[in-house]
Amino acid sequence: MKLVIAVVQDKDHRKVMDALLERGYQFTIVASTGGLLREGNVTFLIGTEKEQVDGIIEVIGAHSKTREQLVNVFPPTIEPIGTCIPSPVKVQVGGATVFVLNVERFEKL
Ligand code: 2BA
Repeated sequence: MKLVIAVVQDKDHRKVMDALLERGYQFTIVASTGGLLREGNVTFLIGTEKEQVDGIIEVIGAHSKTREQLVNVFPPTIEPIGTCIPSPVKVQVGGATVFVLNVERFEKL
């Protein structure tokens, strides 16, 4: 058995949910926050059989858009206070960030 962990942008998560449900996949969603942008995203936890993994990744990819966002980058030390001007940098976010893990044991009690 496998666990697919997929970080999806907030704007895409409903479409991904609907598409997964339509195909009968079971999943849990967790509200999460990106470490760089500090913006909300959604993490899907999908327990499944090995044979389904590629299909799941395909569904997630088909409904996750790549977007460009500006992020303010601060230097690591801000000294003296008041002299630091953050410089906006463009980053590409998404489609989705996907991890596939082996599940050692799965129980529903
Ligand atoms: P954030 O951390 O907010 O990152 C947003 C985007 O900023 C990333 O898009 C990437 O293009 C850029 N970025 C983030 N950290 C970077 C770094 N150290 N160097 C260069 N660019 C960086 P995505 O790669 O599409 O990631 C979207 C979200 O997926 C991330 O939001 C984070 O929540 C999650 N994620 C991505 N990679 C991850 C990882 N290795 N482990 C855990 N979560 C991850």
